[in-house]
Amino acid sequence: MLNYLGLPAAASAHAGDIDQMLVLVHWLMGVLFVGWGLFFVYVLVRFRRGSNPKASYTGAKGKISKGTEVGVAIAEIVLLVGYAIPAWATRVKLFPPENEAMVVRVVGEQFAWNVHYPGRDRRFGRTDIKLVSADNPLGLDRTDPNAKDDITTINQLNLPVGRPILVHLSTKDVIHSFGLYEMRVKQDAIPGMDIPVWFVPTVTTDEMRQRLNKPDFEYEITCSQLCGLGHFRMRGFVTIQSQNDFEKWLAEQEKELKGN
Ligand SMILES: [Cu+2]
Repeated sequence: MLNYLGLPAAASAHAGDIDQMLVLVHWLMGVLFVGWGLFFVYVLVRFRRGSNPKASYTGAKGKISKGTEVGVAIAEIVLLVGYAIPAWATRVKLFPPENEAMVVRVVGEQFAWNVHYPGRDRRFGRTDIKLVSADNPLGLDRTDPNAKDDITTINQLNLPVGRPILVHLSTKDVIHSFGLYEMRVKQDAIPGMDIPVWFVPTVTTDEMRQRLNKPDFEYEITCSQLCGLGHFRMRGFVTIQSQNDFEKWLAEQEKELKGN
């Protein structure tokens, strides 16, 4: 139904609310655009020089202009108070509790997304900037007991469907922006800050492939801030899996970890 706005497919629990707001804002803007356009043409004809050789300095009189002004202001207030502020409040205040959510760290860098899973103990291992190297981009201290079972990936985020996901977002260098368009998630990653973002994915990657009839479809992490020369190639992938498949993937990663 929303295809006329050209929005990407929706795949998170809050996507519907955001889309509804986008549609309403576009309708209001559409009405204003057409209204102003028609008014402009009307004014060109009505106040042409031929029929008004002398300028009038008193300006427009009448109730229509006041009425439309008030009408537009009311529509904008309804959008702001009725939609935008409540939507924003749930995004930034109603975070899922850490013990219910799947918690993961995502750290941007020029030009990749590093992903850090806390592992079975649900605790993130210590990281230290001094330990950062090509094969340890997060600077994870493997001697820390909490870090023993931590899983790290680059440009690949696997998540279970239907569970709240809490991402702790940060960056090692410049400002990046974590954009998951199908999830209607976008959040800047700022150096020195740990910014939480949350969402509930509702459609697995496999399901979305069938729905869109695109067998090679992937959810992407798009860097949505121009962050340097390699910005264009700063993209990762998100694989939304059933809880079972996700467990399997985790087990594989654990096996690999022990092999090292
Ligand atoms: Cu970037």
